[in-house]
Amino acid sequence: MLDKLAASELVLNDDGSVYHLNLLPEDIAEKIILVGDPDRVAKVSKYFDTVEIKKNKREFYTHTGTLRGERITVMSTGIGTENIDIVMNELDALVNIDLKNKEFKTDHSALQLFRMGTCGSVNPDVQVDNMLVTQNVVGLDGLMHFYQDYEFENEFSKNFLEKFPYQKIKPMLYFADWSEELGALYKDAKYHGNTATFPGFYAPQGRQLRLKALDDKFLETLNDLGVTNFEMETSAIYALSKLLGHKAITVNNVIANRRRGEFSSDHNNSEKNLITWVLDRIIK
Ligand code: R1P
Ligand code: URA
Repeated sequence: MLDKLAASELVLNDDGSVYHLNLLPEDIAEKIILVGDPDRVAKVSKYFDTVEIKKNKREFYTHTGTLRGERITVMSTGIGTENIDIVMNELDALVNIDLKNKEFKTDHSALQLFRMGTCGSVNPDVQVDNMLVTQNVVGLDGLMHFYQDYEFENEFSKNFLEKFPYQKIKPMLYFADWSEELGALYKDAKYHGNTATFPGFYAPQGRQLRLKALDDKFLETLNDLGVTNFEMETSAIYALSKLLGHKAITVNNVIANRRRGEFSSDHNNSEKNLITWVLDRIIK
């Protein structure tokens, strides 16, 4: 390996900012809220006391300011783990790589990452418009198989792998869990559960419009394997945090109960509740 990262590997913009996020090291706080929807960024930062940085490129919108005297960032990731691959590597580069010299820093900095998203439930008993914290996650998107040295195993993963019946998909699976330290901040959430992260919204999540999904019983099977809910980012956030040495936690607003065919009629209100609930817990 070269001593310095080549221009093609760590790509920077003309002002020295990281390529996709369009950010400089001083633009982010140690505590970062990650949301999927770019419109959710301003809905979060309106609760900050000050907002000094507003930058964007593509679907990545960032606001950084202060809340109760502490620096805080909120950033949109867009949809999917392929975007999370970019977000996690570029955020890590901002704190752990000397961008000017393109060299790794010797002292490691750990970020605290708080995903605040939306999800669907495969557990029929989970009520929509409530908060669900992800303890374990199974990724069905395959991202982590492109990285060396990523392995994770616990009771949830062992049971899931043993009983997962879809042999075509099985080689893609990977697992991770939350940061226990950040999990302690969210003890009073209505639900805690195990999340499945999918590489799509329709057939991968068992939705059938004009095309058939793999199996009519897909959601029921996932629930029997211990999955509570699903969405499209947490597997990569949790697994890349483990590999890069950051701390991460996800809480999602449940907007669909797929087993009951219900969709939220009040998600603007439950989104607002989630935002204030998270901010009250991550900055006292
Ligand atoms: C799909 O509608 C999107 O919503 C969920 C999924 O993970 C996916 O990104 O999360 P966000 O509301 O945070 O985007
Ligand atoms: N996000 C998802 O990915 N799926 C849902 O059903 C709801 C939100």
